Amino acid sequence: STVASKPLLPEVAAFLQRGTLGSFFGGQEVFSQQGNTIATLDPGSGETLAEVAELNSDEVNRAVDVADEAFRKSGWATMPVNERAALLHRLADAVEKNKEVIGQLEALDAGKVEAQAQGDVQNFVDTLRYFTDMAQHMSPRTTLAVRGHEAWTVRKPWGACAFIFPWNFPFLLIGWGITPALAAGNTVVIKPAEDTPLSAIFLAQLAKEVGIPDGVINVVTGRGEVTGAAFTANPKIKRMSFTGSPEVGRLVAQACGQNLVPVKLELGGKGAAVVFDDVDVPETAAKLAAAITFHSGQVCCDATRWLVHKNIYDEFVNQCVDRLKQVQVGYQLDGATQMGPVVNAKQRERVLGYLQRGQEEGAECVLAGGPAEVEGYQGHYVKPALLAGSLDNVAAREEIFGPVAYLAPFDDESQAIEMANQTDYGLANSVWTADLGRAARVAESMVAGNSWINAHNVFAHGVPYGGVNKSGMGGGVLSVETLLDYYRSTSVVRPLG
Ligand code: TXE
Repeated sequence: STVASKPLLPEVAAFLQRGTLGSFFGGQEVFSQQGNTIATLDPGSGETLAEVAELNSDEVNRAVDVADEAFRKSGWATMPVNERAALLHRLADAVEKNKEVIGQLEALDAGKVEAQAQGDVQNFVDTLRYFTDMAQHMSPRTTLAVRGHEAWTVRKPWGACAFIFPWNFPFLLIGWGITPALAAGNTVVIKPAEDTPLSAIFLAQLAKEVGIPDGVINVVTGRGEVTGAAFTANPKIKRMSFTGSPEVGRLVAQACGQNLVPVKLELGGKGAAVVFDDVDVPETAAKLAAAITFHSGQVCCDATRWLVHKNIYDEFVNQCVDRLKQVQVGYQLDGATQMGPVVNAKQRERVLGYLQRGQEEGAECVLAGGPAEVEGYQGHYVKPALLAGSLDNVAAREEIFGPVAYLAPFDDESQAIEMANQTDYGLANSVWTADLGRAARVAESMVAGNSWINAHNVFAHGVPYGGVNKSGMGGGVLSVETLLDYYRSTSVVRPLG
């Protein structure tokens, strides 16, 4: 199929030309026995990129068997940590070498601006190297002499770990999720989102090429409810990780609770940006406008509630409107595009629905947004939008996952904190002010996993990232604690002498 006006990279064209792609586990491509597939579309053009195998639960269970067997028999879990690290570094090198290819596949599949998709691939590589190196320095055994006894504790990988991922950052999130598990010696089964399976399949194939043992990195494709149920009912899955909506996260956690499988949830957010009256207004407006339009607002840690001091409110709103009107909406492989499509028709309806319902509940429409036309493309494009008013509004309470921000004025610091905390979520917020004492106070008082000061969406390896309350549970990602999650420990005690 021809999928873009721009000529695709030959490797991408060759990958897509296969027409139907399988899942990949046990070192081979696996198709549904009944021949079932799900089409994965280019959100920017509406065209089909490829058909991808839709596995049933028996087939998913086979992938779990493969991962479990690879854990016990491939030598992956027991090999010296430096040998495992050498293999993982080979994978990192191979992914980096294919950055443009994976970046373009991801851009096509997820509707991401191509340069940003390449950035996601680099982030995957950096995360893989970070955890691989960290695992080499992790002591596998600690000892202690207590009350005439010698005690030691060994760290071991758990076994087969399952991961369910969403469509907004498909490849980057795979990196954040699986790399600590792999570095610790676990095997993994990945379920990418229905909308964005391509980069995961590419990764599994690459892992085989660089010599990662078969069965260590497995990808199953298909419906979330089928795969999710198969994972959580399968006693061979030792740990579960889910990134996606709170609704599905709750189902996954319930099933894991039933089977007493440890679960890590990374869910949504409804972050606040608290803007005081001592900021550079044009600069702050420009940064927040850039943040809300980044990947069309399909970012769980976005600032979607902009709380602005009353003294600068009008000026700030005007600046934001100016900025957002200038955003270039376009096809994701077009170099001039600043904001691509949203992921699918359903997501576009969701965004437009919140704009309408928000106004029905009394929000003021500051910038209308709505569908955007991009000449020559039948994609799912929307324009940035701004609503304003009471925080007790559906558009201020619920995660929209689109380029929509909700504005509200505040009078003073304590009211700002109270408003920022008026949410069920708790992922990430930011505070904008020239007063660093106030910045620190507010940053610490907002109930969330992450607070930024005069910035938003800044990540670094070593800085824990993850939500509280409705935004998630189970420890977050990107830090030493994340790696520790992927070891179980056994303590052994014996008398001395
Ligand atoms: O998410 P789902 P959807 C939010 C965002 C978005 C909304 C809906 O607000 O608009 O969720 O998106 C798999 N058991 N986020 O419907 O359904 C599914 O196949 C197990 C925020 O696409 O949660 C996919 O792989 N798994 C979020 C993954 O869950 C199931 C990112 C996520 O899909 C399943 C995505 C089931 N019963 C959406 N049903 C973030 N935190 O960034 C589906 N899945």
